This record gives sequence, structure tokens and C-alpha cells, in this order.
Amino acid sequence: MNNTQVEFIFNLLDKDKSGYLDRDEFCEGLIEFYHITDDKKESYREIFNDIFLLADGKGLFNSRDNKITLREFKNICSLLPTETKQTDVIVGTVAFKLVDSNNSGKVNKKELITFLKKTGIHLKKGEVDVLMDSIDEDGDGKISLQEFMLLYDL
Ligand SMILES: [Ca+2]
Ligand SMILES: [Ca+2]
Ligand SMILES: [Ca+2]
Repeated sequence: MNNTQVEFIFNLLDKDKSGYLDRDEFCEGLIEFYHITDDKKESYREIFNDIFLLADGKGLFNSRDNKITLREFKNICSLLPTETKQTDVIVGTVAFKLVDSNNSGKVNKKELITFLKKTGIHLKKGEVDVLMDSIDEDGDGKISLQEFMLLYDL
């Protein structure tokens, strides 16, 4: 996606033309943009909401303000996979890359804890282990993209 396309989508989502995307514009706009069917809306709403939280306030100049600026939106778009047309893979990959902060291609326990905190979930140490075990299907101690997507039921 080039800059013009990214700006086009941003303006499309920015319904009230405020220059930033609030949570509803972002989540509901993307559900519309990707033509998500009714039975899948809840799953996607959840993952878009998490992407919103992860992308908000990532940059040095953008504090966490519950708004997605064009700059933050460009950061999200730069994570889009180039080869797939499947919405679940596209959306899952963006969220996964935001969670995988050291870009290792897997989410470790530390990254999982940071992710949970950012999305407002505070678990005790033992609870994190239980969650990790339940997600980690192949038992390598890390979460792959496939394992991550099962979390959202995409
Ligand atoms: Ca707006
Ligand atoms: Ca990682
Ligand atoms: Ca694993």
C-alpha cells in the first residue's frame, strides 16, 4: 500500500473529519471496510480494539490519547502482509506484529504480559502461565501467529 492509499483509507474511516480516528471510527470502520459478516463481527471487534490499543501511543511523539493519528495509522499499515488477501490473516498478522515487539516472529511470555497490560488485563504470574500453556498448542513455550489467531477465533 502506498501513502496515497493509506491516506485514502484513513480519511474514509475518519467519519467526522477530525483528523484522527477514535475507537469507534477505527473498529466499526474497519469492520465495514473488510465486509465482516455478522457472525464474525464480535471476534473482529475484539481484535480491532486490541490493535487500536497497541497502536495508540507507540510513537515518540504520540502519547496514549485514545486517538489514532495518520502517523500511527501508517505504522499499522506498514505491518500489513503483502501476499495475502484473506482478511483474518491480514488482521491477525497486524495484531501479532504489534505484540511481537522484538520482531522474533514468536510471542514470548514477556511480550504476552506487555500485551495483556496494554489491553487492560492484569493477570497474576500463575494465571499468565496457565494462559500461555492454553495458547501454546505445540508446546515450544512461545506463541506463533497461528496460535495467536486461535485466541480471537478468526
Ligand atoms: Ca475522527
Ligand atoms: Ca517476540
Ligand atoms: Ca507455540
